[in-house]
Amino acid sequence: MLRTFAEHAVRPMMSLDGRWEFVTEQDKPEMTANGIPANFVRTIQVPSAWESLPGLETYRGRAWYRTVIGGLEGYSLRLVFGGVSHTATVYIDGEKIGEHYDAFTPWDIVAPGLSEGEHELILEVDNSFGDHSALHIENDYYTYGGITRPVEAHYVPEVFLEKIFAKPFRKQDNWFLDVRIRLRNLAAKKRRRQLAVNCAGSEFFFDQVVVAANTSSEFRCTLDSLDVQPWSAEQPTLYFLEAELIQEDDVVDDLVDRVGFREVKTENESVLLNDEVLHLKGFNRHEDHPQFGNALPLEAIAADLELLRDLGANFIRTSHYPNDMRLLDLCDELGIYVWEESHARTVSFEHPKFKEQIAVSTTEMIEWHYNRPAIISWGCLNECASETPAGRKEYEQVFKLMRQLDDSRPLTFASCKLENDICLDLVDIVSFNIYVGWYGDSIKGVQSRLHDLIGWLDSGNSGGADKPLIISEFGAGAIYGNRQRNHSKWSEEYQADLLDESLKVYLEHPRVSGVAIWQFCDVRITPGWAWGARPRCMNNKGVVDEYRRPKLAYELVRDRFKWATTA
Ligand code: ADA
Repeated sequence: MLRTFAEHAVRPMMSLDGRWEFVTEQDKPEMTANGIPANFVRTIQVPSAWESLPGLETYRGRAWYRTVIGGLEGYSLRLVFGGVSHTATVYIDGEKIGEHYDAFTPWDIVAPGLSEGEHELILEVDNSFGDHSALHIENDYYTYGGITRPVEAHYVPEVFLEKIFAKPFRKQDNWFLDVRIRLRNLAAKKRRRQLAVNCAGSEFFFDQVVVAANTSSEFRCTLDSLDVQPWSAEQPTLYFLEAELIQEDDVVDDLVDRVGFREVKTENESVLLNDEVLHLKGFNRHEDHPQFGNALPLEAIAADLELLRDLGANFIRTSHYPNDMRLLDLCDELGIYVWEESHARTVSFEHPKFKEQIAVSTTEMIEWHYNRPAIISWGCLNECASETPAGRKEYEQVFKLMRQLDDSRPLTFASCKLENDICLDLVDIVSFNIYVGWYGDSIKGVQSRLHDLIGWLDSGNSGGADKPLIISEFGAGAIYGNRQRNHSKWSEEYQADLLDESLKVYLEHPRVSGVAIWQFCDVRITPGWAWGARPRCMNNKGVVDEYRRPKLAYELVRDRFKWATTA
């Protein structure tokens, strides 16, 4: 399923995870006039990355998935995808009904009024690079192929609950919840309904809501004086938020989400959660695994989070894209703070599709993940052109969009331009990627480099003075098992030395609000990328290797993080 909890008690729905028929373009299937295969040569597990199939380890191109689904009299079919990598085109009974770009955001598509009985569902999936893709490019991570996250079939009435947004806030010592409910009307005429909302014993009833024909409308209420415990990493208390749609006294649809009562803000160089200063200690984590590609099953996601907790981390950055909703649910449950960012790692703003695709990725990220208490900051545009006036215009656009979608969380982006950055006035949190001791300089230079950088930052014209500072990337490559008494680069010893010195400096400095080591585990990269010559064609800066085997640095990072907690 898409979540770690049930989102519906009333709405008929089912998981579409399981064996689907499958064929790739290199199988040279016979094609119908509609451009879909007439025959399928094998089956594949959904969700999965097709690179986990022997023979398809490096396949980049198109493939087709087929399954059969049922229609339900009086209902429309709403398909919900956790993520398809990276472009999906959806066909029902041979007719194209829609498409979606970007592997990393959930999306849905509705087949209105599907008749009772069996229907053929085909997805064309494409993970190729080119003029059609501005965000999925040859990069220092791998773009896998396939239906890589769970899929669900929902059966919805003509007016259904599309989304629910909940923003907790506190006045004196009382908690309130601003609730925004989006209804979608599939009918060609306006419809009247009633709505009931409840959370933690507080409820609100909309005696009448009207939704115009063929459109979505939002309805707002505030649940007040909620008798609840706050959410924090130390005490991640969650509450169900339930909405019911009522037609002539019958509950015809429902939607359940979970909320945590916390406020996040920045004040005087600190990140505050419920007015407590946060000290963020954690990692950058790619969704990547040698067996599963980016389609990690829930158990593997949970195992990664257990390792992160064992390391003493309270923070992860979803570098460089929105993550699986089940990871975010687990972070809500375990109390792990998350910086989630829309999909971009050093992408070209000149790409013809950039503006459209970054807007969709950012909007979908915030709209689908808005209620996650663990997400304490939205990020975007990792190491893009934040040192040029043209680049600034793009940053301004994305920050404006993020603030329109969510005024409750601080915003940031990870910059490698440092003293040349001209966008720091746009952020609430300044974040720098610093590779002293790896790309130039020596490990001994960590302290002086930070000193110089903070001197510039607080000089008054950086745009970042009086704002919290996160060291959002730092680290060194180490090949697992490469132990060298000479502590040469690529040895586990060198990585341990660099992380030990970096953590000593960054964790102790009062101006630093948080750190995110680059990175949690070794990950596959795309051949042909600038430094595709990386050893093993992997990014080897993990503190564990791709099989999650700990390197020498593991223990010292754990000691440093644990000590920082007690300091
Ligand atoms: C950059 C980038 C990361 C990774 C890192 C590295 O900071 O943001 O994705 O490529 O460098 O390993 O060099």
